[in-house]
Amino acid sequence: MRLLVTGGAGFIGANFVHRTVAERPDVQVTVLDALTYAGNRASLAAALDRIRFVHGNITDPDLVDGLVRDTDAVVHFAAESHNDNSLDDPWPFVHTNVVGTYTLLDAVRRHDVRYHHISTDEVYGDLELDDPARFTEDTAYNPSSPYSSTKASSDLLVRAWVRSFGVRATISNCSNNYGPYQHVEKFIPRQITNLLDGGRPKLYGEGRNVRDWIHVDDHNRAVWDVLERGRIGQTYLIGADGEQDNRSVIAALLDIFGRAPDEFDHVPDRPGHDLRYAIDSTLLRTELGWQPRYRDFRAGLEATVEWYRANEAWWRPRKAATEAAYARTEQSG
Ligand code: NAD
Ligand code: TDX
Repeated sequence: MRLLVTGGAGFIGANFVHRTVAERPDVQVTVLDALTYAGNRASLAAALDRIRFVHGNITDPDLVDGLVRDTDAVVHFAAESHNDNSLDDPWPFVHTNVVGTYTLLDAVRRHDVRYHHISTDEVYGDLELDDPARFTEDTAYNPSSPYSSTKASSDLLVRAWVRSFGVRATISNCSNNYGPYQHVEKFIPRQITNLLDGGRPKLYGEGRNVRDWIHVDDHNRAVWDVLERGRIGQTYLIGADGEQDNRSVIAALLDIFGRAPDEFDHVPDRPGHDLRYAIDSTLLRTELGWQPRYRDFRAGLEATVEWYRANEAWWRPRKAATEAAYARTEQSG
């Protein structure tokens, strides 16, 4: 099987490539990645002799057409992925997430290639803290941020291309991932690397916001399940019952580092900050038999801390610029 993986030099895509190369020697992987600030060739170093790496943009129709013509399936991870950046400058989000997805759909339609679309629970908006509800495949779309609205737009394009043009596509919407190779701009790696540097975690607002954490390997096993056995046209929600508020995550990290519980800073809240995300993944579990393997969030967090401790050479080059950008936002905000 020939598989085109977009965004394979990013966090989830790189973990997906490593799993695939290790567990499925019959799959020939081609990665298409623009190596934006979020992409890192070093994330694929251990796999580069087993895959083909193409440095290019998903919005380039000729490049995409040639790659899609020569593949059996596409898994589309590439995106602008950080909410805070989308508040600063939404255009790259519209271009990559909407136009880029359109460009891929146009090519898979032309060549009748199987397509799996990676998306997020943020397309459903947010839930109240005291609401027992969780998102299901039937929840109405209600995105809040430029990032989530462009992801929602891309999902809707996929649905329309299935219905109107018979494209063989599936969609998965996953909750917040954690694990190795996540950019230091994101919540958990930012706090881990602050602590490794002897600094303090930074909490937006009061930190009562809840995220539904899942280990990246559990997400990627579900992606393979959907790619191989999912129903065409179906959306699957991926989540591992991992709800935690941000304060609790920071408390756990401070504890892992042996630091006092109050050794963190409150910084200005994110405008429009979604309160709570929560996934009901019953369909994925009952129809495809998927189960999470990382059920102990604290143990997964400890393993992630150890990965960042052991891989300083991977994250160090991006740390200072990321913190400088946050400092500018915190001053102006
Ligand atoms: P990331 O920002 O770490 O990686 C994105 C990758 O896409 C980078 O390698 C980047 O170079 C590449 N890219 C960006 N624009 C491109 C373009 N125009 N052409 C080609 N490549 C381009 O993102 P991530 O956290 O790994 O997220 C991957 C996917 O999973 C995204 O679609 C995101 O919406 C989705 N998702 C993420 C999470 C999460 O918690 N991180 C949760 C649910 C869904
Ligand atoms: O320094 C911080 N302090 C803080 O309190 C940062 C960077 C974040 N936060 C909060 C904001 C959120 O409530 O932590 C929570 C998680 O923040 P992010 O890591 O930025 O993730 P989130 O905005 O929830 O979006 C993530 O999950 C869904 C991914 O970035 C998206 O790509 C994915 O779709």
